[in-house]
Amino acid sequence: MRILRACHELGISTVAVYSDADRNAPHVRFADEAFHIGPSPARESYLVVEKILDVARRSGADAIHPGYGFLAENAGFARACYDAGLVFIGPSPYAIEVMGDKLTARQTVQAAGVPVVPGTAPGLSDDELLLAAEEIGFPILVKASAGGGGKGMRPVYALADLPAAIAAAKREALAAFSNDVIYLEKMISESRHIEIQLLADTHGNVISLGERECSLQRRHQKLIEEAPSFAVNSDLRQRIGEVAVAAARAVNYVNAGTIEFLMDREKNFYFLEMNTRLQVEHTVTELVTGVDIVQEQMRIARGRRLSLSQEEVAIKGWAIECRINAEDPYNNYLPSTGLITTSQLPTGPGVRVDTGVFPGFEITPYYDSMISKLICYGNTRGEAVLRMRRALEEYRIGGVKTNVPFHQHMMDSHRFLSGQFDTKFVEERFSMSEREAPHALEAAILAVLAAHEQSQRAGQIVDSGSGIRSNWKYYSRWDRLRR
Ligand code: MV4
Repeated sequence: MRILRACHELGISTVAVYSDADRNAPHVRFADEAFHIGPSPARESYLVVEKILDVARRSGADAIHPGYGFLAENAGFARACYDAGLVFIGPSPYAIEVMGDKLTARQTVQAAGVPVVPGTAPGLSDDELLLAAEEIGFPILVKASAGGGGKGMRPVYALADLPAAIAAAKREALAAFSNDVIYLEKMISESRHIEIQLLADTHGNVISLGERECSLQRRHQKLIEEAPSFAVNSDLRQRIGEVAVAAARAVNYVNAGTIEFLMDREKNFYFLEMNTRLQVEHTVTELVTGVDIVQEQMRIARGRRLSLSQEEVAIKGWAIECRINAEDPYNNYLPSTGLITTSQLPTGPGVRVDTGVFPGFEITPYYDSMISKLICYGNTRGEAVLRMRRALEEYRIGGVKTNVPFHQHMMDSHRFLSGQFDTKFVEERFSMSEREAPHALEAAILAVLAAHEQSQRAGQIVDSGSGIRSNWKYYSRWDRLRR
């Protein structure tokens, strides 16, 4: 839906593909043409390269946008498009391949001067790995080179446990990825996941659109993203942006891409991985930069120049995205399937909803559980949070369980409101059953609202009574929060 919208704005006609489960999906109706490509399991439809290429040939398509998942980071697919005379709207097969292998990616960007976590080089024997581990210091993470996104990662806290962990990691990696290359990295704890959105054209221009804060995730599934990050100021933004651009240049990167960093409490940042695709959370960057990232992808793929220079990138305001998933936050986030009966979307100032479902659509177990993205924008983080609380309250989804209560609970969380969280927060310190003490909640809300009020006053002439009047509204909301 996101990509079709960009195409339609640009006057590009569109062809969709769909499986059995997606027969009634909105993207099928929204596209100019739609082709059925097989049964519901993705292995028999969306992941079959030949079926996709066949639709491209039959429809006379010029280019393929791979979306966010499925074949989006598959170098073989990008190459097959190229061989079939089609434009793959994304980076080169070479860039996908280099960044797809996490150890090769690490080596490549390190050679370009990008900071990486202390760790091991490729090609070490098991004995050499043990020696290197002592030098790096524990705790250590054993990572699979063919893994990524948290797959095939295991923590080791003492040298005595390392040989077994290496052996197990290799076995697992071989079974999962047919590749048993592993490497070691020092474990960086209490860290944030900060990523930089990049755009690169075929004329050698590479720009950073600033960072996203993506620490709020569970089992490597992001749940809430925001831009900018509470932990990044303009000086750090510039430095980390330059490093990200250097990482992309190391593989002659073209199109939209993201460099993931870990940032520790001292604000040291380290390259983790590159995502060589458009990401789900690109929306928050769009709202704070005013850049339509998908339209830029189209321009780039047509050989045109980026529509703006690095000097023209300005971060304005704050955006937060809540991923709305069909899952039960009160039952271990169990996926929920069934017919969507109601979908009343929030609207109004500062609210964007990107959704792929509508009433009458059936949520099946075949694909992931994300059904919608709720993105709120404000001049300040406080304003964005207040709009998110309002929008979550407006949102009505019937027929399946959703994680809306999770997001509402997060928007009440003292730690979220004060920006004090890391990648472990959701799994280790956040519980749906234990709400935080009301006094902490009130203090946190007051802090956010005070900041909001201050920003509202900045540059305005206000009469002395206005602060008191607005406080009334806040008190009346507390009553609703405590219920
Ligand atoms: C790490 C790390 C700590 N230290 N590497 C997880 C996903 C993949 N991109 C790499 N990941 C991590 N690598 C070192 N050396 C912690 C994580 C990590 C994580 C990173 C980003 C977002 C969420 C995470 C959750 C758990 C672990």
